[in-house]
Amino acid sequence: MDGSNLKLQHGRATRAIHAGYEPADADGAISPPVHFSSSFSFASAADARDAFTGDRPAHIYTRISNPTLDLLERRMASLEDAEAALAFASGMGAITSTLWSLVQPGDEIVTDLTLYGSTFAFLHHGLARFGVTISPTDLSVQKGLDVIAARRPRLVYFESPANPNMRLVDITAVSAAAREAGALSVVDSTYATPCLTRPITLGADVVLHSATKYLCGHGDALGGIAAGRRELIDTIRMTGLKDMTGAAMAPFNAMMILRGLKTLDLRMERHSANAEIVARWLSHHPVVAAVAFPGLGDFPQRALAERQMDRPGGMIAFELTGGLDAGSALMDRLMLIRRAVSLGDTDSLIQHPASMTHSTYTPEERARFGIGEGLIRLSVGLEDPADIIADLEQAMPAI
Ligand code: 3LM
Repeated sequence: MDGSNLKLQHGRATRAIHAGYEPADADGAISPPVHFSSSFSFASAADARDAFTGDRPAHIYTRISNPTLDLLERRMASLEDAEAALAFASGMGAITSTLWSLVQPGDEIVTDLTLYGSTFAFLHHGLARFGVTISPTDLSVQKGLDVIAARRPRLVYFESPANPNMRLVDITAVSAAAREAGALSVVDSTYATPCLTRPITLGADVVLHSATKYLCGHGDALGGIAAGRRELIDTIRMTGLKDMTGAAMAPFNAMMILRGLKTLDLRMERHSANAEIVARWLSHHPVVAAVAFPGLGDFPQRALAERQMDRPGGMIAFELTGGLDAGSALMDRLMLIRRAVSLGDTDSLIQHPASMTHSTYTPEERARFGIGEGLIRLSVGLEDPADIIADLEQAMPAI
């Protein structure tokens, strides 16, 4: 039973547990073996040569492929309804390896306005130094689609929902506009996971993940994933990953992420339910000025959220009436919710993007790209929602 069989027959929760693995292939072991090997031996010099030319598919070296990574890749390809997937040491490993593979000097990348801080830094302070033009554009409006049509870039890059402010991008519309303009569309779907949104099915060319977040789910391993057409994934493996970044995932991390995936569907259901309760409570609190959460009735892109996301997810962005000072005071008084970056863990995590994850932007850039100085980001964990609310309640500034 491989990933492609399962894709046709089974639901996503089932595939997250079984896709790509048969116990019969490993002495009946229900939990797959982990291949802690950096290199692989060949039966003969001719076999080695054929492996390097690609005439005989074989594992050569774990920076290129490894049976444990292979299983994670087949499982993620199945979950994303993609032909193929590729694992990396981190989300940034996935992003940098993918973009180094797909663009060259003179190319243009049209991006959405809001991006994760290190992605923004890689594009504007990394790729831009090598002659790639980065054009931030509001991809949530028709004018953004017109920009893609007019500029005909090499690639269109965006997140949905975006880190940290929860902006959504219509994946179907933007991918279609990109295709029409001869551009590749690359979507970072870290916040959504394949349980909520399937970008490849909606027309995107490549979907990226920081597997460090919900896919792993327990805050104990870094990882990254790219998924898409086999030809694109092969290119990313043999250029960006093998020869440019070398950001290969460790087999141990693949095991941790495979373990996390088994409960992904269950966790996303609970993350979403908890976040909905917390977001509703926040939205009624007198010192809360604004709450951005796709499950709230007043979410500005509510119709798109309903169309594109099966559930609202576990991330909330909010701002207090007292702005940054009030937000900092709230963070300082919390006792259960951890003051920490990262997201998608069992534990609730809170952070201040302007001074933490998005401090790679200048204040002017944050203002231009929709990242409020007083914005607080909450990754709602799997604790009892009443306890999360009680912690927020006791920490809220007085009215
Ligand atoms: C964070 N984000 O706290 P890694 N894409 C998205 C992400 O949110 C991230 C990455 C890619 C955070 C990490 S900030 C110091 C800590 C949407 C990571 C990069 O390389 O696996 O961290 O993924 O928002």
